[in-house]
Amino acid sequence: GIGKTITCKAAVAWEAGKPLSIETIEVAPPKAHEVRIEIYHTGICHTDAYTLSGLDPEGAFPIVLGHEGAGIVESVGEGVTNVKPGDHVVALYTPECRECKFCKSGKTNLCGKIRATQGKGVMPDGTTRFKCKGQDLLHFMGTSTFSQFTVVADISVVAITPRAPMDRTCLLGCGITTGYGAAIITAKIEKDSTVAVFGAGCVGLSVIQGAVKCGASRIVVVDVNDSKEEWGRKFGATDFVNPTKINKPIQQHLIEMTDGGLDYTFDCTGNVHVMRAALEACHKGWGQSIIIGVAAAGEEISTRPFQLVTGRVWKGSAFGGVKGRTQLPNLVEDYLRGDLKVDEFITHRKVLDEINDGFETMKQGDCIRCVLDL
Ligand code: NAD
Ligand code: AHE
Ligand code: ZN
Repeated sequence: GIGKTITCKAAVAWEAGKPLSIETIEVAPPKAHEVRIEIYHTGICHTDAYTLSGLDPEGAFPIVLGHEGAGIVESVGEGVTNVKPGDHVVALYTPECRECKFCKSGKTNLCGKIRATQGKGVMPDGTTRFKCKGQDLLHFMGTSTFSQFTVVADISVVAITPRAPMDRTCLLGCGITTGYGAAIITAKIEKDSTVAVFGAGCVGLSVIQGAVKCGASRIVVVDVNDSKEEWGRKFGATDFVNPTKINKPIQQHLIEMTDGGLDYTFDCTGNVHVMRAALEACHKGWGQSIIIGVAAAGEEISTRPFQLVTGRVWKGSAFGGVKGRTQLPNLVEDYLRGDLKVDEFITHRKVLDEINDGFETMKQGDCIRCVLDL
């Protein structure tokens, strides 16, 4: 049937560097191969703040940000077969079409089907479903979860069991899945490996959780914030180093600590100097360093090529290498069985009206994740 436009509340980013405004917006019905979702909960991720800051080369305004959300399908457009109204879902900023060259390669979770329009902030047909004060609002990362209702492509959504609480599973939409997957899928950490995790936020702690699952023998947390030692140990880290409190470069310190360097290192900071240290802390001949952090526009990484010539490997990971439609339901089951920590990451909760406080909270050292109730 023909759906109606819904009027609801959303946090609108009118321009870069300004606080979000809570507005009444209009959300058009889903077109063919689109899904309209009532968002119940969303996390706030540093990538939302990064785009809001104006530093993201793909950032455009006005926009509805948010990409770590869970909700219930309200209606579907023509041709949608993977979800139906009433399904509990998580929005996927890394879609999975199962048809494109990327999806069929078996080598990556990146899907090419709608990446170009997603990066421009529009739906696959080139238009937007959001309006406010007569103006079109852009979509963000194909998800826009800072709205009570959003519209996404059908390949950007996965149904999960309704037994799982959405105020927790929303975090599987980004931070937790990203770090956990980077350890298990991208790095494929082997049993008894040594691991260093640079940055113990939601992403880094999730890498630790993945490394523990893989049977790593030693997991070193590197963080400039001393309070992250306790956080790291809670998730299974064995060592902690504050790089500002040692009198030599962190890579040298780690190499000495581990008889020549680590088997796997992870950048979970987005700082390009940390990325270099993480690569150079790898063991000669085989150590792999995985970049997860998002660096600002214009930043570049560097190291001596000799580091790679002598066997260290530099890799990156988006959404932890996880294929969302295929693999996210399993992560939810792992959580429900008690095999995947999720609740532990939630340090703060707020309602949509408090979203700007949520952004401020996120930037403080004691916040792992702030979950918004919409
Ligand atoms: P966070 O801010 O909660 O955690 C970062 C941690 O790094 C903090 O504990 C901070 O104290 C520490 N840190 C900062 N500078 C450091 C330094 N010089 N040395 C050591 N530690 C340092 O962030 P988060 O939510 O965990 O996200 C981490 C990064 O991952 C961000 O850049 C985010 O945008 C990115 N991210 C990437 C993906 C992806 O798919 N690739 C997904 C989610 C997030
Ligand atoms: N738009 C930025 C890049 C941002 C970026 O790297 N995004 C990550 C996810 S961060 C989630 O918190 C990602 O998955 N990238 C892969 C992709 O296809 O966007 C820029 O620099 O242009
Ligand atoms: Zn994110």
